[in-house]
Amino acid sequence: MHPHMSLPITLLHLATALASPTGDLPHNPGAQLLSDLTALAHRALPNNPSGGYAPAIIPCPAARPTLRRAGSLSQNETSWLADRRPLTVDPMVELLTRANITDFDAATYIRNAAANNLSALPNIAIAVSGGGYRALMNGAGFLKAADNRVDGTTAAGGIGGLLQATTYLAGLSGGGWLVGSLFANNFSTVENLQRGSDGSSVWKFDSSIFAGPKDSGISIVNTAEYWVDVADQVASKANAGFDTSITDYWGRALSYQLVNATDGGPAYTFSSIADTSNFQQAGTPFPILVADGRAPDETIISLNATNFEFNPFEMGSWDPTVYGFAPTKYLASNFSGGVVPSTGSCVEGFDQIGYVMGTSSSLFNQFLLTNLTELNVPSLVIKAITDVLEALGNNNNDIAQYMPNPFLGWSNATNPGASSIELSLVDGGEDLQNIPLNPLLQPARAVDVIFAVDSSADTTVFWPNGTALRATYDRQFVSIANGTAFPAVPDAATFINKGLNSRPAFFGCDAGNFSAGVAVPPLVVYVPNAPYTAFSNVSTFDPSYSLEQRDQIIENAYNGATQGNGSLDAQWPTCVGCAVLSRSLWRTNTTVPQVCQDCFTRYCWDGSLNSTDNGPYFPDLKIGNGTVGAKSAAVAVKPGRWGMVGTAVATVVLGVYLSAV
Ligand SMILES: *[C@@H]1O[C@H](CO)[C@@H](O)[C@H](O)[C@H]1NC(C)=O
Ligand SMILES: *[C@@H]1O[C@H](CO)[C@@H](O)[C@H](O)[C@H]1NC(C)=O
Ligand SMILES: *[C@@H]1O[C@H](CO)[C@@H](O)[C@H](O)[C@H]1NC(C)=O
Ligand SMILES: *[C@@H]1O[C@H](CO)[C@@H](O)[C@H](O)[C@H]1NC(C)=O
Ligand SMILES: *[C@@H]1O[C@H](CO)[C@@H](O)[C@H](O)[C@H]1NC(C)=O
Ligand SMILES: *[C@@H]1O[C@H](CO)[C@@H](O)[C@H](O)[C@H]1NC(C)=O
Ligand SMILES: *[C@@H]1O[C@H](CO)[C@@H](O)[C@H](O)[C@H]1NC(C)=O
Ligand SMILES: *[C@@H]1O[C@H](CO)[C@@H](O)[C@H](O)[C@H]1NC(C)=O
Ligand SMILES: *[C@@H]1O[C@H](CO)[C@@H](O)[C@H](O)[C@H]1NC(C)=O
Ligand SMILES: *[C@@H]1O[C@H](CO)[C@@H](O)[C@H](O)[C@H]1NC(C)=O
Ligand SMILES: *[C@@H]1O[C@H](CO)[C@@H](O)[C@H](O)[C@H]1NC(C)=O
Ligand SMILES: CC(=O)N[C@H]1CO[C@H](CO)[C@@H](O)[C@@H]1O
Repeated sequence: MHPHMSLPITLLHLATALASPTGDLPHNPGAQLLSDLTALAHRALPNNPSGGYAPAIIPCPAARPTLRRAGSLSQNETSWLADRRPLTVDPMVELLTRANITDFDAATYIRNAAANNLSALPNIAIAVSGGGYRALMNGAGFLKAADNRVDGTTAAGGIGGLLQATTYLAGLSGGGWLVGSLFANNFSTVENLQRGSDGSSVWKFDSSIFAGPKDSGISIVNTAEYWVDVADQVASKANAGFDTSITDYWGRALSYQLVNATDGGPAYTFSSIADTSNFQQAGTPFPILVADGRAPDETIISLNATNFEFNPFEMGSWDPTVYGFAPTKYLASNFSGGVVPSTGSCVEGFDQIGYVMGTSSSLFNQFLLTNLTELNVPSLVIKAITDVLEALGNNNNDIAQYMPNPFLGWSNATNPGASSIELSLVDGGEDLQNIPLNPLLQPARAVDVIFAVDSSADTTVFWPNGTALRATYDRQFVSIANGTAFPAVPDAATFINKGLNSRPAFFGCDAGNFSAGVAVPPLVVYVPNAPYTAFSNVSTFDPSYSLEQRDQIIENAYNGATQGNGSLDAQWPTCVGCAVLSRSLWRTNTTVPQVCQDCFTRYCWDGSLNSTDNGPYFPDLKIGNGTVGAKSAAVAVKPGRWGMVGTAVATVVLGVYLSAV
């Protein structure tokens, strides 16, 4: 821990509290917990026993928390799925009926599958890529279109109900902000978060994360106090004896925008999602966030990096390196060799929801300092952050520290961090797998179709070109893949020349194409960020957006998800239905309906290439005129990324990644 981080700022706090309309002491744990619990009975819960941001040391439960090997799903996930899968049946029947699949009785097919043999029931996942706010907003437009709670989504051309029919919802980095924010806010609709509410800074992206919210109802008044609050919360974690990294500051700052609770909900944990009523009733998909492991003394993140996932029950990895899971709720307990010793205490509250979102997006950490020095932020705060940076070394300013390492002495022979007391996690996209596919490719999860929403900035003006898919494709040939397979995808130029990055494209359509001996991977419905009604290719590192611009980007993605409510292809909802059914039809040896064959002819990549480099890619809007961003001039030249990143980051791979996120 860093003793210099106990900042003498309690007095400032008191002043803030006294100036607040309610006179609440924001950091009086008991009072805060009580008022939050009353106000927020059903959202992700402020259930950290400390009542604040600091993890709490508690007596272990009678059944001492243990790690488990990754050979199968957890008991908790298995029993949750037994509730969830049947609940997807009605929305799926409605979706597929509206999809108008000629000569196919979707309702009977799905209901029979559900009644007779659940393994025939399509198992749907959605994956939302990284790419900062661009990825959050673009992912949001897709989820909004897929959500039957939003008006208009079940009208002609709509795909509403897809979200309700979905089993897994994975997010990475900026996509993780979206998934985390929905679940931190009681699985709110995107529409509701766009609407916002008085006194709440949630989704008010017009206030930069660096400057802080304009108003947060209770205690936040200006940038200085905002950062003092953040620093105080982080200091409380350090004072409780836990290591802190810049991710703590970053995650706290993110929370003010993403968690609708006073001070961004310091006591909200990721594992508390499992305690919320709608998750317990399996009324939501299963949320998963992804991060990469950085081996001790390693600065380059390659495809060999261990992929970690966070879900409400567990955190860990399916990769053969670590091959194990720890209970999310008890992270930072001392699991030496897989069990908390009988003499040891347990820790709760380390899995703070903003910290988990910050871990998945830790790449952004490093922008804190450059920005804060420009703002009127108290020097004590700057010093605290500088001290953390110095303590970790410049090559590590993008890490989130998990200490003690839950996987200490675990999988000794293969785990690169088995003898390290600290586990360093970094942004889930640093291995170029910028779409959180890894958890969804695990044979144990038996996913049939992944809607992969890609907001990566691959081309010179920040459109995707399939890089993220290629990374996951390539990874299957590295030993770390451990039996996960992925459909073939072409080179970047082919993506561009064939329009595979400017309209939805299906990969892996023919289940018979995969070699015997590997589990057949899901069909991938690639939904790239493309200009429909707005130029949504805003820079990954743009920290603020007018609410109008935010809404136009969300609307643009909604139009991508629905192909302009069917105006670009009246059969698009049919094709979505066919993609959902595809693997199931194959498993049950059911004839593929003719309309589905037509869809597959249209949307499946046919394996052909056009690798000609045709120079810079400047797509036109597909619908309307649009006012957001610009086709070329304004964003044609990439801003000097190195300038932004500063001299601290010196690895080539990170440089490549910066152009991809
Ligand atoms: C359903 O699809 C058929 C063609 O396959 C078309 O003739 C019919 O109009 C469609 N029905 C609706 C409600 O869209
Ligand atoms: C269920 O369906 C799967 C294929 O979809 C098949 O392998 C399995 O044998 C079926 N189980 C039963 C009990 O019919
Ligand atoms: C934010 O929380 C407040 C208080 O619980 C609630 O009244 C409001 O509706 C929430 N706003 C959003 C956008 O969810
Ligand atoms: C998971 O299930 C076990 C019993 O198998 C239970 O003790 C534990 O509390 C559950 N964990 C969570 C986070 O619900
Ligand atoms: C703040 O950080 C952003 C990246 O998030 C960068 O574009 C901008 O230049 C920084 N501003 C200052 C003043 O350093
Ligand atoms: C793993 O290594 C630790 C020392 O780092 C040792 O205490 C432990 O017994 C080893 N576990 C196994 C299963 O070999
Ligand atoms: C594709 O994206 C990668 C970065 O992700 C970039 O290096 C490459 O130049 C791009 N290629 C094309 C043809 O856009
Ligand atoms: C990644 O793994 C492959 C084989 O598994 C190995 O050849 C390569 O050296 C590894 N790369 C790194 C950076 O560890
Ligand atoms: C390859 O793509 C370019 C750009 O779209 C196009 O002009 C060219 O005709 C294509 N070549 C072939 C052989 O299809
Ligand atoms: C699949 O169905 C066809 C007829 O539709 C039949 O000839 C074939 O034997 C079936 N295959 C299996 C594996 O059941
Ligand atoms: C596009 O702009 C032109 C003139 O700038 C206008 O006449 C037209 O109505 C606009 N179209 C749409 C779909 O907004
Ligand atoms: C399918 C496969 O290769 N599974 C392996 C994944 O890694 C673990 C741990 O190394 C092995 O036990 C599995 O056999």
